[in-house]
Amino acid sequence: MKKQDISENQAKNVFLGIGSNLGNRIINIEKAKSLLLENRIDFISVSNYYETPSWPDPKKPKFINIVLKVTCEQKPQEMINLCKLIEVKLGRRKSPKNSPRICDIDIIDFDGLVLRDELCLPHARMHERNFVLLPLFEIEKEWVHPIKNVNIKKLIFSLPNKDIRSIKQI
Ligand code: PH2
Ligand code: MG
Ligand code: MG
Repeated sequence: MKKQDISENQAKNVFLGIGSNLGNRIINIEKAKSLLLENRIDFISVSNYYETPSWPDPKKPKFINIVLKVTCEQKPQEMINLCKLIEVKLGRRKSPKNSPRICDIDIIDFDGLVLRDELCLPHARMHERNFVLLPLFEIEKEWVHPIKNVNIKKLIFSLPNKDIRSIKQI
């Protein structure tokens, strides 16, 4: 685990996940990327697009997801506020849990920081989501889960086979 001091004005390595399953999914993701760039978020790597069935209900529209490695000077709370603001700017409205959304931006890992508050870091379910693990592996082959201390390859090998088969890079 990393030292828990997140000082301001010091660039941090952060992994973000963006997903969309409503409207033009690729354009939605590209708009979210532009708004991040406009807000002093600098990209280090961006994964390809990955298409997966909607979790937990595969009858809902399929998602496209990406993962980005970025640096930012924001604190975690400022970063999540920015993500929420961008989601709203792109037209996301309050709706029941897991209903289709134009854009969802999640912090997957904030510089190895562990938080168990309302903002949970690393993302609480990221280790069991094909749509996070596969794009993350593409851009950060040696990533290690800050709590489980398990590397990304091992997490991918722990996924059910159906989750490996159902993800498609596009
Ligand atoms: N996000 C969710 C719920 N389900 N399924 C897929 N395939 N991709 C997502 O990004 C996703 C989901 C809640 O944020
Ligand atoms: Mg999400
Ligand atoms: Mg979210």
